[in-house]
Amino acid sequence: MSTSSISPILSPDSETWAENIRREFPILDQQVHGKPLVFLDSAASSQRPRSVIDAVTWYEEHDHANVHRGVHTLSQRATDAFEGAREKVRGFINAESTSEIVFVSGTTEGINLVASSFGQKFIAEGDEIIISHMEHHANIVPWQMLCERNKAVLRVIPMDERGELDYQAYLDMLGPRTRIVALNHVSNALGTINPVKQYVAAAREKGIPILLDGAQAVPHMPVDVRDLDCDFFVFSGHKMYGPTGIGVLYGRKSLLEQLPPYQGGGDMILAVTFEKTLYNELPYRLEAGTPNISGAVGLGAAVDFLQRIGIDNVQRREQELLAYATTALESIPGLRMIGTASHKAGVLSFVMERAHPHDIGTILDTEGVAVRTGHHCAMPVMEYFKVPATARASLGIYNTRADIDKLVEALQRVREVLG
Ligand code: C6P
Repeated sequence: MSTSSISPILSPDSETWAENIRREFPILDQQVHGKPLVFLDSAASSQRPRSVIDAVTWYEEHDHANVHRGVHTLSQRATDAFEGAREKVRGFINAESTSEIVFVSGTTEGINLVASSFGQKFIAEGDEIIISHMEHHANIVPWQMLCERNKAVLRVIPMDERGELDYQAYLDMLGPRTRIVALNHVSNALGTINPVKQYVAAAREKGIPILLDGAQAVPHMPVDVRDLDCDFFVFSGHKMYGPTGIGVLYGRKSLLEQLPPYQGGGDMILAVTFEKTLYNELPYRLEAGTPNISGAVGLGAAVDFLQRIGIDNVQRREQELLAYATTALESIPGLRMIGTASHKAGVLSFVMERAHPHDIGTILDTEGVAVRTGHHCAMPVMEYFKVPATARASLGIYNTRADIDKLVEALQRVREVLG
């Protein structure tokens, strides 16, 4: 695919830079209710650039067969494409080895895998698991289920009204019964970027494994799992310009090696008799059955896309746009931001006087502006802020200042309609 649309002489601060990137996303070139689409829902699922669509199409049209199973040419090509994607992901997050990269269907499955396998081996009655008040349900419910099964105790790091976690409370919680910490890197409901390195260091100092939910981090900032020094890191392809149904569980090899298999079936075995099964090596031991091959190929292409743009440029650009959007939204009378942490990613959650978030979302849609409304799978966050739901605009690399201006205009329309 052509790279000429991104000129190296343009700075990521330039609107033209972002507009050029936007042109790589065919879906954005359409009208909704007769208005040009303004897509501000990338935290739910980002759109795919042409290069990702083309990579998946090429794979489907030329290379598809099952992986790791055949000597024939297509199976070998499919295996190369699949394992090539694993290597791309490894490089992207700087894992030491591809055996630490487990393909899963998404963040949700990655966390469930750890809760299930780690839980089976390491969690006993009275043990403690630490999460935080700002977790997505995917990083609450699997641990709750594990606690119920194994009679363990869930402990929750409190947060304040800005949407920042209480680090001292966390330190006080880390105790002799703590078996694992599972923490959001970036909150999908608030945008808070947690200082996870600090949290990891404190857990590791006590020999306690820590999982980071990186679903909202990986698309927006550089992530280096060795620098973070975390034990597990999970994320989804579809939030980082890749396909749905594919995600990654990174695990420190020494820990992954101790996990019992998550599911049994093909590909995760070396030899099977009715008496005993010999399991495969990592990462295959944790990947039972035919995987999402085209999804992995698309994820690899998404990694290529982000690396071509430069993840530092992505971060710089989105931070600049976040500052612009925050100032613009805060100038709207009656609008209250939910989530005002000092370090935030491009998530703007808000409520408005006399307007239910659902009505805000519906009116915005008639103006061509797509935002998410609801509890964002973070009901404890809503409960904390005493709101049933929020409207949430979330940024992607294709968003421009013009998109924010249209959002603000559309919110003026909400005020006119709802008073
Ligand atoms: N958040 C949102 O609109 P899956 O569905 O497995 O790809 O990702 C789950 C998940 C886990 N953790 C965080 C921090 C997330 O943001 C999400 C997905 C979407 O905010 C859909 S609810």
